[in-house]
Amino acid sequence: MSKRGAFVVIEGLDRSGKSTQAATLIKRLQESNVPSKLIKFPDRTTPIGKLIDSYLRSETELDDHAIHLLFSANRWEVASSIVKDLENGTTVICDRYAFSGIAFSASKVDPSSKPVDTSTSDGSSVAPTHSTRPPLLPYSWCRAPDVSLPAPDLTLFLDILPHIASQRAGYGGERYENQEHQERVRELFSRIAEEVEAEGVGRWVVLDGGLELKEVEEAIWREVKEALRGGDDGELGSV
Ligand code: DGP
Ligand code: NA
Ligand code: NA
Repeated sequence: MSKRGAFVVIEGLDRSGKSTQAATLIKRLQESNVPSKLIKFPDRTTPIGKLIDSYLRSETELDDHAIHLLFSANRWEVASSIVKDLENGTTVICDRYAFSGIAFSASKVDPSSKPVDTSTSDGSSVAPTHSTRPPLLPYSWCRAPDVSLPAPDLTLFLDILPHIASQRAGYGGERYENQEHQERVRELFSRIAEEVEAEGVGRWVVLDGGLELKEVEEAIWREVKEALRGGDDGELGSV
């Protein structure tokens, strides 16, 4: 049996450089004659993806539970083709995955909720912010629908500070693209990283997304080359 392909996920906050780096990576793999394919979630082209797209552009409103399940369904509708590609020896590069699903949904708060204590020592009160409100959806509930999806061999987390990301071009056009929400998303990603390491759901590597494009590109290339040399002999795990 020939070696299966490697499953590599790129994750990060909005405007962390994922899509740019994923495109560069696939080009380098193809130049190196590594059979490979680039996919991205949400895949906005499917019927479910069109609902997600409309939601992200704030053209439609959907219950927070319902949209979370749609994001997960959007991954499930592609899951079997990911497994098939990997088994056929194709390396799959994936721009966002289930980890975004957990981080972006579990970071939501109910804007009308009573904030956790915001009073100051002199008895005055500070305006409630995203970070002082309780979560809208429990973490375990957010995680559940993605359990059993194929697990990446390697997840590259492009770490960027939310205030740096917010200065990048194209920021702020879609739902979730505000600094307070992204701060919470970043905290959740570090919780996910710990769990991935503890549970052995592939390797999780944090890369500095604030570096120059070329430096990030080289860091990614080093990690992917290593993943291609090793892990893909092993059995595919699950989230
Ligand atoms: P992108 O197309 O990569 O810009 O991602 C669209 C946005 O959707 C981005 O803010 C991250 C968010 N997102 C991605 N996957 C999920 C998910 O499963 N659940 C939720 N709530 N948000 C997600
Ligand atoms: Na985005
Ligand atoms: Na992107």
